[in-house]
This record gives sequence, C-alpha cells and structure tokens, in this order.
Amino acid sequence: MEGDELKDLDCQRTMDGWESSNNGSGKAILIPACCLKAKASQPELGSKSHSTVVSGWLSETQPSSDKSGKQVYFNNPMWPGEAHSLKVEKILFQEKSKYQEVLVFQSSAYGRVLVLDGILQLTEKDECAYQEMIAHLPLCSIESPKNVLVVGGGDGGVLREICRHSSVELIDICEIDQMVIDVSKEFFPELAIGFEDPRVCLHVGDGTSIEFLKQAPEGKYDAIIVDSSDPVGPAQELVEKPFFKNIGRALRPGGVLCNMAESMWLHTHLINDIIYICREIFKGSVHYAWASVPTYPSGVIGFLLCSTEGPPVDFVHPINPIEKLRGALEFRRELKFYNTEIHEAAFALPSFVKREVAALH
Ligand code: SPD
Repeated sequence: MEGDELKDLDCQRTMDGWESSNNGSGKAILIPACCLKAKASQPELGSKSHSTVVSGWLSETQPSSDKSGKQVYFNNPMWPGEAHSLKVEKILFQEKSKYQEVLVFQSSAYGRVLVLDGILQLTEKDECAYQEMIAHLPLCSIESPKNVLVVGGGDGGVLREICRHSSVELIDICEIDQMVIDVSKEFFPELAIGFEDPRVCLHVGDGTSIEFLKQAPEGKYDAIIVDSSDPVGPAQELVEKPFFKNIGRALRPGGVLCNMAESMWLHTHLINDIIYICREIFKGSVHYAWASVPTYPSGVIGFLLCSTEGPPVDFVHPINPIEKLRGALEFRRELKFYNTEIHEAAFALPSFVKREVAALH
C-alpha cells in the first residue's frame, strides 16, 4: 500500500500525524498514529485518553471541550475511531496510584471490571480467555517448566493459571503498582487467589521490569510471560528492543516468552515491529497466536510466542498438553477456555494477517 492510499484511512482522520519508519526491512513506510512509533512521538495524545464514565457507560474515550466549548471525545490513540462501551451499575473503586488511575466497577453484562488509565484490563466474565491463553500457550509448549517469571500481571489471574502446572517450583512476579494488587485482592478474589500459592515470589516497587530483568541471573527462567497493559505511557518500554534483549538473556536455551501482542484487526504495524525485533533476538522461533476476548478492542487479543536458541520448541503442537497434567483442569477453578484444540487453532492466521505482517514470513 502506498502512502497516499494509507492517508485515506480512518486512522488518519482522527489523529494528527504519520511517522516514517524503517521497520527493519530497509524500506521506509508510513505508520498510522495508532501504532507504536507514532505514539512515542506524540505522548500528549495518550494523556488525553483517560477513563471516563459518561451517562452510566464506560467507554475507552475521554470527554473534553473544543475551542468553541462544544463537547468532544478523544479516542484512545491505540484504537482511533471506535470505543466499546459497558453499562456501569456501580463504581466500586476509583483512585489515582503513583502510576495510573485505577477504576473498578460493577457492569450489568460482564460482572466486575478493572480499568487502568481508561483502558479496560479485564472483566469477571471473559478474563478466563486471556489469562488461560497467555499462561498455557507457553507452559504447555515445553516439558516440565520449573522457573517462571511474570512481568506485570498484578491482578493475579496469570499466577492462578501458572499454578496449575505442578512441575513449576518458582514463580517470580514483577509488578510496578501495589494498588493493582490490593484492588484485585479486594474486588477480584477469583484472580488474586494466584498470590496465595507458596511458589509465588512477589517483587513490587523494585523499579522497572527492565531493571529487574537485568539483575536476573542469565538463563534463570524456563518461561517468561509479559502480561502488560497497552504500550501507552509507562508500558511503552515493554515493546522496545532493550526489554526483549533482557528477556532473551534471562531465559535458558530453549526457554519461551509469551507476550501480550494487541489486536490483529487494529495493530498490524505494531505487531510487525515487535516481530522484527524478536526475530533478531529469539533465534529458536517466533510465532503469533490469538484468542477471542469480547471486551478488548475489536474483540480479539494476540500473543507473541518466542523461543531462544536451544532445544527446539514446537509451539503449535504442545508437548505438555494440559489434559495430561494431573489435577490441572480443576486446580482451584475449572479451566473455562483453554484446551489443546484451542491451543493449536490459535496459531491459524487470517489471510490478511499473513499478508500484512510481513515479519511472519
Ligand atoms: N487492551 C487491553 C490489554 C490488556 C492486557 N492486560 C490485561 C491484564 C490481565 N491480567
């Protein structure tokens, strides 16, 4: 697609700028402002997109006034031109932590909802899809995982899922915001139950996850799971090269990374960028998988699966199927979404993604 054609897209109408990127391919291309590099150059757009409940509905937009005093809504720059809304029955918690605005409310259709800086993180009804996939896609792809690191994941849901694997001996979790953990323990006990497992070692307020990873002994982890928020503001560094380099160093040979990787409907440029970076660092393999999560923008979320050089990892055909792990299906709470069929199907990509995510070839 040429630049002029790209400029006709809806993205450009709602956002200010476009950025030229080399994208690692040697060819300069234009990137819409909804993607990583454009956002980095326009941080003020991110700061206008905080959470708001308007007339009893939560949308991932923010009302404001234009120069003439007319009410306008700023879109989140990650998904310009759209906003999914949930009806709010009752606000249960709303406070600003040192890092972000934390909101919990009771919705009428999806149970309780956690929102950080205006972006929906999870709902009681569909959290199972995201937490189960991001944990079991990597852990079922290697034999007997023992040491696991979670970056982010302060709600505890990913911990709950990792704990199903009885081979796991240690789960380090590096979460920046204590308020997310406290709020989850109070309002989302079904997720925060993950913190109760004696294998969990919590590191909070230990600086950024990059610093934590730098301190980690080389080759310590069998698996690293990055359960981050979207790359707006503080999570920006979690999609940049130094972060992935440190992950590669902290993984053992043949170790695996599973990273939240946005929506194939909205962010093929961002996905392309991350895959280019990861291909340089993870010499085993790099794959993209996805799952349906109705309350995330566009209704899907992606996962980037990478392995370091070493014993080969076949992500598509899990060597460690969850159905064969004693007690795993029922541990603490019945699995609701993940199974081996879903695992294998998650790697089947629509034709437009195969075309647009050049880095996958
Ligand atoms: N667009 C929202 C992506 C949210 C990813 N993090 C969810 C945290 C659940 N543990």
